[in-house]
Amino acid sequence: MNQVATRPYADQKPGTSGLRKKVRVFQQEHYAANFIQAVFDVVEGKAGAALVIGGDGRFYNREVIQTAIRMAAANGFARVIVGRGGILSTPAASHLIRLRKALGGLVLSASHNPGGPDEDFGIKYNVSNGGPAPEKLTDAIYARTREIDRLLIADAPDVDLDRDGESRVGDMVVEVVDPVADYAELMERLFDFAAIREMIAGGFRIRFDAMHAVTGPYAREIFRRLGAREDSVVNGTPLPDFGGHHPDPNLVHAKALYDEMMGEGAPDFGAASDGDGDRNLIIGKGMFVSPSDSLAVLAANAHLAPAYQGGIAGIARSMPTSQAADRVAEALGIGLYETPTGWKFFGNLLDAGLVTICGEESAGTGSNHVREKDGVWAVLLWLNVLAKRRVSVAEILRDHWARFGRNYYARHDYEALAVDAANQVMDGLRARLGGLAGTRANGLAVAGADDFEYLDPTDQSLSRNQGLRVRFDDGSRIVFRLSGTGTEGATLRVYLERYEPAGGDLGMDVGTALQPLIAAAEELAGIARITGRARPDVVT
Ligand code: G16
Repeated sequence: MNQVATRPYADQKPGTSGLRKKVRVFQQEHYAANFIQAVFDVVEGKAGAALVIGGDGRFYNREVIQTAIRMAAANGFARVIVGRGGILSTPAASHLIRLRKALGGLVLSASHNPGGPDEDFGIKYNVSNGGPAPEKLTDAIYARTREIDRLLIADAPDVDLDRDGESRVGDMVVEVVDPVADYAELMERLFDFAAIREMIAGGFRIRFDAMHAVTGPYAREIFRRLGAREDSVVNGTPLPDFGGHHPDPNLVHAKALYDEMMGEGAPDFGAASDGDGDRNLIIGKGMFVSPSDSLAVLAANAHLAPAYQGGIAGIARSMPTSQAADRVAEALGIGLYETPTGWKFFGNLLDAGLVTICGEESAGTGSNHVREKDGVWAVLLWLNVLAKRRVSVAEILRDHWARFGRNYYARHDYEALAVDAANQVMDGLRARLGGLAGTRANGLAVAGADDFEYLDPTDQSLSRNQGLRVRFDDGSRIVFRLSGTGTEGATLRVYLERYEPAGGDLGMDVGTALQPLIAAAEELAGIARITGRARPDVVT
């Protein structure tokens, strides 16, 4: 074992989901190693324990995996379990941690951010329940990165990541495993594969866009088991630069899929997933499903899948996610939990059995089967529901709105803003929040406004400053927050939501329905005035 001197970097504060930076930043001397050592220095119980390592296959993945393996050996782990080729989707890593009772896992990904030498890389630590490290731990890791002065790293050659089986680095066993097998088996247990197979055999057509990211091998294997045509999966080979695209399953970056689904002769069901396989985009023939609606629909129909046939215990959603799921929870007579943005906040609720299904507006849905959001899981639950109900995606959505009403919803992103300008927008609005109730914005009456904070009901931890909320007296909402996942300047997110009750106008164009709120947001926050940006970069 070698002890190597190092010097701290000041910028290793984990964001919404781990440490994300440009590859060039990670390529600085010991940059990745410092962060990994900080993780190992603060987690307890390494001696004799197993560690899962995998990533989304992006540029620099293999190099960091080799470093992480050598460091795990020097830091006392007994076993490292690594996906073949260095590949593990985020949900598959979460499952493997749980299945193999590992102490935790390193997931190397910058999720939906682009990959390549000039793009993004990331490292995330997940704990023994399979979920992202809670804030308490990420704060401790950050504190450790500020003072780190040595690395523990074994002197050993690279491990062959492309052959399944066991080898050793010092006393530690390195086990290279099939990244798909355990995960696919879990999916077969959760869902009614026979019903889906029958639907597909009857001519039901699927298009799944893996965006040249990690879900390709997962989707190919699972759809093969379901008897789907080979062309059901497109862009199915993971590439280090995702083919030059953003592996972000939204209407901008998955436009080709969207266009196909809206066109003549569209397949029955379209879906996409992101870089590391935890996000999902669902599009029916001629009908886009917003992530917030998808959460509500899946929660309302989950009992149709074997895993959830006894009913769900509760639903959790991040605060900016639309309140569509709240109405489902109310109808089912179950709890609804509103958490800050970040999957890590769902872990405690899932562990305590308070909720079964969770979701976020940022294209994430998942359940208690793992402790991450899960793109392929969401696709399979949709397929299971469709196979049982035998109606189209569009009909399912219209039915849902007719029963619960419709939450018109959109998120406007202003990307790569100057940090000062973004802070000026937020600080200016924050300073006025207290006086907003009773005033009007673009003619809409403000019912209340606050800076969201969350008290975790299981461990009483408090998270402050989680987004500025402005509520209107007709139930509409605008939320303003700064993203915690960007790697360039600041990204301002504006979340717009308007509720139309059942019996109301449920078929409006979303942009038209939200127009009054968009104008109100500008009046409240002065985004164009302060940042000089007349319109958002991305609308999802
Ligand atoms: C991550 C988190 C999600 C969060 C999303 C957006 O997703 O895991 O919980 O909703 O970022 O966060 P922000 O609004 O702070 O950018 P992923 O898929 O990027 O890991």
